[in-house]
Amino acid sequence: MAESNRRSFLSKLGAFTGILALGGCTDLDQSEWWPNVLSSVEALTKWTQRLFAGGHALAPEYTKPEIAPEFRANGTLDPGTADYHRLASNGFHDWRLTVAGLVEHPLSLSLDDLMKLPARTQITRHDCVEGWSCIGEWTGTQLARVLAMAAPKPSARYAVFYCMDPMGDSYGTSIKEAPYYYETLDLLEATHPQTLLAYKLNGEMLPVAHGAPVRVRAERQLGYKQAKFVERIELVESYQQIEGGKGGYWEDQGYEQWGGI
Ligand SMILES: Nc1nc2c(c(=O)[nH]1)N[C@H]1C(S)=C(S)[C@@H](COP(=O)(O)O)O[C@H]1N2
Ligand SMILES: [Mo]
Repeated sequence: MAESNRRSFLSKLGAFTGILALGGCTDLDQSEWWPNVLSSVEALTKWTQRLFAGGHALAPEYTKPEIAPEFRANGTLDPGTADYHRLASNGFHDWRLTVAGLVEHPLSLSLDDLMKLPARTQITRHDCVEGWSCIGEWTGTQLARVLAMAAPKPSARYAVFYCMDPMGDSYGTSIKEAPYYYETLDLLEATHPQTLLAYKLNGEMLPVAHGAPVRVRAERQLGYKQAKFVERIELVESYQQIEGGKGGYWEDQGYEQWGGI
């Protein structure tokens, strides 16, 4: 874009109040100022809603008396690796969440860093395809906020969550060569206000069985989309080149990538 066009665009942009108006700018090139556009939660949300032509309708929330006395645990209950046990034995002090891939500002966040960000608490119902549901109260950081800090590049379409648990047993392979659990969310789900990097369940720090230190809560999606034991988030344009290419450990075995409820 020529400098003069750019200026006039920017001044037009400034004429809109508060939220960046992305309405007229779908044909913009990726000039230098563009990174900053997606580093606010509002702009990122607007952008993903346009890109995926969808909204952010909220999943139902419940009340304290509806919380299940014990939240059922499923899938990996303990990653079982030496690395994980070392992190756990130190209260996850040495754990870092990496945010990388198609972002302007790669991040490395400690649990403390995440807990210092504004938190959201929500009481929601988890639905597993195996045919059970459980209501629990989750507290964590909105993923949209963390993604905005990382400032996605305009080519980013999906968030990939890499987990610390090898899925060795289901294949009879050794832990060393086993695939690790992973999941993906498109950026519309990833920036949904109820999509959290959750570190508490029912007011307590997340137990190991539920994905300590941090797990995803994407409340419009089925249980297998709720990645536990997350250590790395990568923004990508496509997940076809990752593992089995279907967008998640269970997706690679035939489940849908869009696990909507
Ligand atoms: N890393 C990881 N995440 C995972 C799984 C898993 O085995 N490993 N299982 C999934 C499935 S099928 C379900 S139903 C939920 C279970 O979460 P919970 O143990 O907190 O109930 O986690 C999901 N996330
Ligand atoms: Mo599940």
